[in-house]
Amino acid sequence: MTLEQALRRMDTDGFLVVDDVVPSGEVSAVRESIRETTQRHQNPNAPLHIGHVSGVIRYDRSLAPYLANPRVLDIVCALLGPHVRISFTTATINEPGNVRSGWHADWPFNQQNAGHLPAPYPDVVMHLTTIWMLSSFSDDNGSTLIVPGSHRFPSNPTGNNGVAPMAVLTGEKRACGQAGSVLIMDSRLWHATAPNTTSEPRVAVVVRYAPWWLDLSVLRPDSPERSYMERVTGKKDNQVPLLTADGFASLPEDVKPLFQHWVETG
Ligand SMILES: O=C(O)CCC(=O)C(=O)O
Repeated sequence: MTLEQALRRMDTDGFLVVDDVVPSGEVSAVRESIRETTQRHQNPNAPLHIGHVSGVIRYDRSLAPYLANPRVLDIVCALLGPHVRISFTTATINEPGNVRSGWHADWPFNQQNAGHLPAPYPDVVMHLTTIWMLSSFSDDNGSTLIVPGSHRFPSNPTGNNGVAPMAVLTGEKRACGQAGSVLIMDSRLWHATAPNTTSEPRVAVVVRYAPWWLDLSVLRPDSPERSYMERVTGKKDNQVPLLTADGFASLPEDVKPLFQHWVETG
């Protein structure tokens, strides 16, 4: 797919899958590393049968060598402009037996977060969600549910927009791909977790890319903006741990610019 074709797909559908970003000979090592790290750092508040580690790059840098892959980053930069930053790295494992989640759009469009753009939000690409498939995503193992074209809607079901979050929607689809592929979606796209009815975990890392001008401070542990916004809205927000200075120093040179804003100091 050319860059022009990819941008057309993002404009009309709001998502696409880029194949073979993590080479087939390397993906199983990354998958096993992320599984082990998730066992060690599991979020105790995650839904049942969901492995979840926010800011997994702090604990595990096995995916780092691939995060600046030009086949992904050229699309990201064409949509968000130069000087993009990574806002989230979240290990996300659908273990067998997990259940379907509600339809949502991602931060900052999820109306349940302390930091959100109130709906109706403008029709502008402001944040991208990428799901790095470390297992193959199939129809029965919890491949992401998506609603093509919903990125152009001015709201989403997290904001009482008249669509029940658990509704089965005409036009909903599954985003499938081989292990090593990357699903790129506009963060406004309506999506949901799907049940894994197989006996093997579906392993992924959700990496989000932000333009340099998008304020991420509400996500920062202990930031004044975070405590203020949570207090005045009465809502919670995602918390993304910082990289340690040593962890940052160990990143590949082409990946460092994506994380230099999110490193512990002192
Ligand atoms: O893991 C998935 O397939 C979807 C994850 C998701 O909905 C999210 O991280 O916002």
